[in-house]
Amino acid sequence: MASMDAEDSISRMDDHDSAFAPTTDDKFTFGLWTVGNRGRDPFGDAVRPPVEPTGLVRLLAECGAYGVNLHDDDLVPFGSSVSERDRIVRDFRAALEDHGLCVPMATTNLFFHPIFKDGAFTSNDPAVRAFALQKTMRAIDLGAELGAKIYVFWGGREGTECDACRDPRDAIRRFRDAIDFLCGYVVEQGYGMRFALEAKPNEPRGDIYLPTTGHLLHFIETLAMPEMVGVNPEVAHETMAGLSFPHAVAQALEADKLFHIDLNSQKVGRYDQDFRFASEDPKQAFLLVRLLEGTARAEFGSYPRYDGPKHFDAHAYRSEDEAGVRDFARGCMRSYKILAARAEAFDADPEVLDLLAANRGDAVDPHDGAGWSTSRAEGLRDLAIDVDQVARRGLQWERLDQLLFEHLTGVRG
Ligand SMILES: [Mn+2]
Repeated sequence: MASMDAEDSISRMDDHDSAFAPTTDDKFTFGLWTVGNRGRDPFGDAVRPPVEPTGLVRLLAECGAYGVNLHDDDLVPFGSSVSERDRIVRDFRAALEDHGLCVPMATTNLFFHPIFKDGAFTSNDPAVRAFALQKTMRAIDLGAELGAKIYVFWGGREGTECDACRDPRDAIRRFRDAIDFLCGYVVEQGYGMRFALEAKPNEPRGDIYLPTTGHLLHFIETLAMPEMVGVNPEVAHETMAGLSFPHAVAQALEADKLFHIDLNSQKVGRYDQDFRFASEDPKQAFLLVRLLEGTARAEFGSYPRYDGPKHFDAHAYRSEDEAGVRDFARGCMRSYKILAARAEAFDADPEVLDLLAANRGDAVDPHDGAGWSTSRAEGLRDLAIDVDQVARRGLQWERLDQLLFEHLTGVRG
């Protein structure tokens, strides 16, 4: 009897695991630098041995990932000869093929080498700016060779501690010149790539230019080819700025500019933690997944599901060995799928739907989002509104938020 119980509980566990197992349709990706992170920090040395990129491809495939992303230097060490580069790329491509992984996104490391100590595209030194463009063109070629259709720009060193060193307008103008130039390069090469810009307010610089997704969304509209450029918001970066990540993502989605997304977890007011997805902020993560999966009912129907890659830009705690790195990678994907199921249940809950419907009010909307007209303005001027009655009504958002908590914790639904 006891052994049958044990078997039962094992098979239940298998069912439970398979319900949240990653699939190709999820488009879960990891950077080489994420599962390859060796746990170095400003105060301590590496705690994990280096793993070759081909080994990281195998690890990711075994964990169920769909794709792997890379900086140029993650794959081809800085200063490699042409023949070394070709051998590394050949081996990497063979590993991708063996394990059925793709490379949806590539990016350039414009922050590690000392030449970038005061910026890359925004440096005051034309030689640094030229080197940054040269390195990026080569890295774009590498990304194209591996099939990447999204190219990310995170200007990690594009900032300052000594703000008197340049007018910030010059930094913005130089950054624009670089992106415009590289858009031209990609078009001329016929790579069919799109660019995704990633904001961060600080770290490693005292202040980084274009510090939030909102800043970038405006900046993009000033580019020569704005249709080619979108954003790559990151949970930790927007949270470091003290802002709502779901709101930043919603603004990008609404503008058709969410080309890519970096998922991780972060406590407000801390250093850049890059923790396992949803580990610190399950409620914000729930609201984010709900937004990306399109489970929420919109005013007139629903919004589409975000269909791009979902990239976990995070790494395992410094306490972990290789087994812990696998726990980290599996945990990111599993938590996303659990939250997607919880969001689905929340948005199908009749009480949630009733609460949302009940609070739209019952007045006819004389404006109706239809823009300006003289007759609409006259209708609005003459509309009788019982201000006291409308103001008195309780909205029941306490109840709605409690239902969210109960779905999130699995108590309900
Ligand atoms: Mn990132």
